[in-house]
Amino acid sequence: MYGRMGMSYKNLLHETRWLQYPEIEPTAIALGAEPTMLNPLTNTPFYTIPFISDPNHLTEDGKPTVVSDSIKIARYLDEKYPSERTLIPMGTLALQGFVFEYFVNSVIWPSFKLCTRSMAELVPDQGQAYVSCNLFLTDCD
Ligand SMILES: N[C@@H](CCC(=O)N[C@@H](CS)C(=O)NCC(=O)O)C(=O)O
Repeated sequence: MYGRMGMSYKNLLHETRWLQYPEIEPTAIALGAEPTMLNPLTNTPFYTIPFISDPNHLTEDGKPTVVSDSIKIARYLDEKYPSERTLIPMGTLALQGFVFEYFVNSVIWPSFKLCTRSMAELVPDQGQAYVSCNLFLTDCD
């Protein structure tokens, strides 16, 4: 949520790479992005978009800093690119974190299967098997 929107709001030059579902985990691992949660269906590490790779700030081993998870991305952008355009105004982090987590846990996950029922038909071929198996735990080979 805070990836592209945050960078656009802060007028930061950036490039977007669109990924198909099956590309998320390998791309995240290759870049060094942390998993953001455990998959509630399988209890295994779950890699999600958005994640950002920032070539303006290198790690100790000379690689771009990689940040995953919307709230962490917002905090990172505010810290590294301070401006009047703040993504998380001072003193609101706990509230924003709570509202976001509450919304995700109480609305998004419970309604997930309902909302994404037709998703398998909408994504390109390679994503259909992924969506069926990983989101609905059906048709897994
Ligand atoms: N806590 C993460 C959640 C992001 C998230 O759930 N992203 C979904 C797409 S909207 C995702 O990457 N899902 C990967 C998958 O289902 O394999 C954040 O706020 O950035």
